[in-house]
Amino acid sequence: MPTFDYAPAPESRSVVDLKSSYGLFIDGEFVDSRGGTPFKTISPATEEVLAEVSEASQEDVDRAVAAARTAFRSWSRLSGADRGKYLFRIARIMQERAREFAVLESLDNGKPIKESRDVDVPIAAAHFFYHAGWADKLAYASLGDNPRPHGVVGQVIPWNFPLLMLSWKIAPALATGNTVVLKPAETTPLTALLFAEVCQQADLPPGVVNIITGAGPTGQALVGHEGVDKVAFTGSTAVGKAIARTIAGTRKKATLELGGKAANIVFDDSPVDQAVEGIVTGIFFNQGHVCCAGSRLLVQESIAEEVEAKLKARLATLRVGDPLDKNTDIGAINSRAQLDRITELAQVGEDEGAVRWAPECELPANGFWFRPTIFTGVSQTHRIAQEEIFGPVLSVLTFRTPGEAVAKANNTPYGLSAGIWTEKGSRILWMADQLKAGVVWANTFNKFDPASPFGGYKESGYGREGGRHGLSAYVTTGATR
Ligand code: TAP
Repeated sequence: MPTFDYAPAPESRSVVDLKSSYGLFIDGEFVDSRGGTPFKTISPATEEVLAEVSEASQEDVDRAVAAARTAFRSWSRLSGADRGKYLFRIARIMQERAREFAVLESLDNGKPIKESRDVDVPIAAAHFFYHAGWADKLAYASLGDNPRPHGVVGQVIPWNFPLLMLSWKIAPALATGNTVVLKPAETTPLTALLFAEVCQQADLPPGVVNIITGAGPTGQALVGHEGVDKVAFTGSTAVGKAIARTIAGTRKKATLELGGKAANIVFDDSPVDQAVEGIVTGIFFNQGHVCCAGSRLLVQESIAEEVEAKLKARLATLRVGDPLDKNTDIGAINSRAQLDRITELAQVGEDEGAVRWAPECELPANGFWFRPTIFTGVSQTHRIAQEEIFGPVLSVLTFRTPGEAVAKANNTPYGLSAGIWTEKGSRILWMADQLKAGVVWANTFNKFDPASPFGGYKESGYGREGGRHGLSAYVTTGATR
């Protein structure tokens, strides 16, 4: 496969004050780890080391939880209006530092700058604005009699939307009066650490937000910690199940936002060109590292050939490469481990008899890359139709009737999202009722709004994030410590 060398655009990097090493953010300050082994975070586009990051030890987790506990006493007693002022301040600072956040996110994660700039960072700030608005109106959110915060919330997030997942977690927790210890993913810690600087800049009281970095064992130590009252986790179904087992039988409450294998369903009366754009956005946005990605295309048999041809023509125009180039459509795969998993599952697709296609395109010589790929001739039993690939790989299946589309769409262990493309309003309503998916998009895909609850059925987890429903996960009407 042809490759090329590129030097990442230096001028865009200069907006980021990248430090050579980062401490943990505990009790309002950056501190050294006590006994953790530092690790390196790299650019997945070049494999260069971006910074050395501290690993939180058990003692560090203890310190962070203790700081959050102490801060909870005063934070939970602040008026909602005062908590809201802090959240508004954080949201505004995030907007002011939006370029920094966008460049850092693209450097550490590998996603195209046009996505971090136009999607991740603005929606993250919007989550703080939205929840700032709720902080003094919780009495009107139908949260039950005398709703109170849980206390200390332990939050663990994945690497695909590092800043956005942080905002989905921290904003509602703080609005409702909880304090937080959050662990970002090992491969993408940098925007969470920049967010810690924002907390300092906003004069957020020490201990209200604590950021501890590290890998899975640090997350395990956090969710299992005796001082944590509620766990909020976003990540894989396998780790979600392990967490559910860890906290079973304890008083901890949990919300789990897990994996998905969404069907994007295209009927023969749909506006085909628009649907093709929706299919491309559905699976190739963020390199397909999206829990709700439309990774299974279900297309009505009568238009399957037309859709396939248009899809291939569109894919040939996608630009794969430097995440910091504003014209890039598909950036780097976040890690070698993820690239290996995508590569392996794509090979399984071929071995099981599906037909693989990807446009000819050069890939950079260093870093982790995967061409946008389509599999046709996929059947429901194929692993690429059942398992989450979490990469730029689309499995195409066909159907004849709406009933068959529903049956195929629901035939996975997951139930996070789905898309429907049709001119018929009545069909949209019928399908939305039949599909076992927490989110159903009609004639669009991957649209997010802080006011709209998001979450899954079945093995996609439980609980909702966003909207009034998302707030309810952060309050209790029962006893607290
Ligand atoms: P995971 O491997 O599950 O990791 C998620 C987070 O959990 C990371 O911070 C990870 O740490 C940590 N972790 C690993 N083992 C743990 C343990 N035993 N106890 C506590 N924490 C642990 O997922 P991922 O690969 O980062 O993310 C991809 C998955 O997230 C996909 O399945 C995707 O569908 C899902 N996801 C779901 C949603 C929603 S809203 N449903 C949104 C985004 C992503 P390290 O990574 O540092 O090891």
